[in-house]
This record gives sequence, structure tokens and C-alpha cells, in this order.
Amino acid sequence: MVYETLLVEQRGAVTLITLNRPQALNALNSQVLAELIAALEAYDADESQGCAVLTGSEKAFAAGADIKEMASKGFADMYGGNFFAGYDRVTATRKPVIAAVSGYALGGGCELAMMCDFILASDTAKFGQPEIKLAVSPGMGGSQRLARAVGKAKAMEMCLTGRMMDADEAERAGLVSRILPAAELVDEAVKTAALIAGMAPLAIKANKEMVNAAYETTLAQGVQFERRLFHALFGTADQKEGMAAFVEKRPGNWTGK
Ligand code: CO8
Repeated sequence: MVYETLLVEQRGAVTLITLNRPQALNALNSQVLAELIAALEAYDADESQGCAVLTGSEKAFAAGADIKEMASKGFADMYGGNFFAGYDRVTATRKPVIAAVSGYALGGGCELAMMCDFILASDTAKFGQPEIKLAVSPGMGGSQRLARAVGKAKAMEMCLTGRMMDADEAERAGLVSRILPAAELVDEAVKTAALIAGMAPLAIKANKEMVNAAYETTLAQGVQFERRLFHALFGTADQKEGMAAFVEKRPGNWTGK
């Protein structure tokens, strides 16, 4: 597929997806959504690929949903057309997606980063949910995911005032896993993704699924779910290989079975 709003490249077993609408600071319009879903679905289906990195430019990961596209829409367009509900397909990706955020991640941009499995931020990253300044609100999960990531106090303040959080504050608050120098962000994110892609494929999916379950279930149900998936991994050839490789002091050679 030819993409107009994304750059997609494979670096070994890592798919690097770069949002590429520099003239609009990577604002997310319907075309970006359609292309992003197509790129993620192609990645998820490609057995040669083990992890993806989603990034933007040094100035902006994404400055939000495209205000110019939304400005004239009414309730019937938004509700009737279930505007942007397609973003649920980002979180349906079964293989990991790392967000590598430099510059602005605002509104839908912050929400898209939070849909990824974890966020690596550059020292220039700025996160925010400024929709209230447009007399609207987050609409792609931001109020829910931000509250879960940083707690009610910071999430509420950010949604009500539109203030941005810099990279240091985002790391302290638990929104991002690590901060990297801007010039190294994408290469470091690809390195981290390559490390993940080198693990056994079924174990990657199971680990992702069980951590995500922590956000959907009670502790007891989550622990039970984890134990069942842990048990299930003993039915895989890669578990036999992984444990044999450890004993024989050699790297594992995975089959994905
Ligand atoms: N939408 C459309 N165009 C944008 C957006 C955007 N979100 N952000 C920036 N642009 C455009 C500007 O209009 C400008 O275009 P032009 O050159 O044609 O005037 C170009 O990008 C460059 O932007 P600026 O000149 O403003 O750059 P600055 O460096 O001065 O400022 C900022 C950078 C601070 C990021 C500023 O651009 C800004 O405040 N942008 C808007 C941020 C915002 O409000 N984001 C939230 C949008 S609403 C949203 O995301 C809702 C999500 C939920 C939708 C779910 C639906 C169900």
C-alpha cells in the first residue's frame, strides 16, 4: 500500500511507522486514521515483524485531531458516523507498539501515544489534553487512559486547564517509561523494539495481553488470567527451546510454535 500521511519502513523485525503531515504538525485526520490502521494491521499480520515503533517528527508526535476537519461537523456527523471510533483498532493490535514521542503530543496525539503499549519520550516531549480550550474534551480515551496513567489529580488538572506536562514530569508521573535525547529517540526506540522482537512470538503476545488485563479486571481475576496464560505457554515448543537454551547457555532459536 502507498501511504500519503505515513512513512512505513521495516528495520529487520521492527516496523517503524512515522506520522508524516509536517505542514499540520501531524494532526490526525481521517486519512491518517485509515492509513495508520492499514499499516498496523499489515504489521500485525506479518510474521517477519515482532515489534512496531510509532513516531512523529522532532517538533510534533501529533498536535491532536485535525481541528480544521472537525470544525464544521455537527452532532449527527460525529455521533451518527461514530467519528474516530476506528482508533479502537490501534489497541486491538496483538503485537507490541511503542510510541516514540518528541515535541507535542496533544489532544488526540497524546491519546494515540497512550494507546500504544508504552511511551519512550525525548527530552523535548510535551503532553497535554488541551481540548477544553476548544470547548470540547478528549474523545479518543484521553480522560480515561491519562487518569489511569498519572492519577486523578494530574489528569483532572490537565483536562480542565489544558496545561502541558514536560518529559520530566511525565516520567515522574509514570506516563512514559524512559526519557532519551531527542537526536537518539528513534534509534533507541528501534533498538528497544528489536530487543522485544527477538523474544518468542507467543510469549510476546501473552505478556502484552496479561499486562493489559490489569486495566480491565480485578486483581484476583487478573492474577488468574496471568496464571492461565503462563500455564498455556508450557504447551509451546518455544518454552521447551527457551528453557533448554538457558540450561545449554546458548540463545533461543524460536519457531513461534
Ligand atoms: N489540527 C489542525 N491543524 C493543526 C493542528 C491541529 N490539531 N495543530 C497545528 N495545526 C496546524 C496549524 O493550523 C498550522 O497550520 P497553518 O500553517 O496552515 O496555519 C500548522 O499546523 C503549524 O501550527 P502552528 O503555527 O500553530 O505552530 P506553533 O509552533 O505556533 O504551535 C501548537 C504549536 C502549540 C501545537 C499549536 O499548533 C496548537 O495549539 N495546536 C492545536 C493543539 C490542540 O488543540 N490539539 C487538540 C485538538 S482536538 C483533539 O485532539 C480532539 C481529540 C479527540 C477526537 C476524537 C473524536 C471522537
